[in-house]
Amino acid sequence: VLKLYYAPRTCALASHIALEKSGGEYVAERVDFNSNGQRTPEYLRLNPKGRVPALATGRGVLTENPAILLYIAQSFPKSKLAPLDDPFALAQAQAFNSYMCSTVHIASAHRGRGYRWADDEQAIASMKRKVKQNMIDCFTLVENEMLRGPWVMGDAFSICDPYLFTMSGFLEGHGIDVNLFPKVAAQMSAMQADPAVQRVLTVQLS
Ligand SMILES: N[C@@H](CCC(=O)N[C@@H](CS)C(=O)NCC(=O)O)C(=O)O
Repeated sequence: VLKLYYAPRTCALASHIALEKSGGEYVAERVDFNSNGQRTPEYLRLNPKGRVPALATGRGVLTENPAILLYIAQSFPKSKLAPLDDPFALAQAQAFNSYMCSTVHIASAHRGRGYRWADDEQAIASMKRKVKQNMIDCFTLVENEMLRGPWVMGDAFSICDPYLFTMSGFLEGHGIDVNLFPKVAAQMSAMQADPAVQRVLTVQLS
């Protein structure tokens, strides 16, 4: 059975929600970030990156949300979490998730994890000051060019939606009101109203 390693208030929420929506069997295992559980020898054996999410499967461990999300969609095709038989639409979904992973999430991480990119305190502080504007720029692009509405890919819910929801959840921490982006805000409300999303949040935040 699939086992998802997660920590609350992290990007692992995206994969967790997708698993819950897939209807597939899985267990969720919390990694305690307060005690640096992601850095223990046991966890590093499982995921040498020392990050969440990680998904343990019968064939080994997968990391990186875009990979895990598509794996879930392909493993549980009945849940129709991705346009699997339309190469162009699937590539568009992957482009969206790649943007979340490589640009939006990284822009966000510069607030709390600047030490990854610089040792100099002033450089870290300077990067931090730029995060809010970078996130606003990213979400302006999502709002105007990427999110079709009501869901990311249009009428069909897909693996892009939990990922966007997870990234929009980071906005408040950056002092950004999601209502600056009406389509993003509507997608967020729709996600919050979904019982599967509520189940995952209850588990994660308990
Ligand atoms: N690109 C990775 C990012 C994974 C990642 O950076 N996860 C963060 C939480 S949002 C983490 O585990 N951080 C722990 C740390 O930096 O020690 C993905 O999308 O799965």
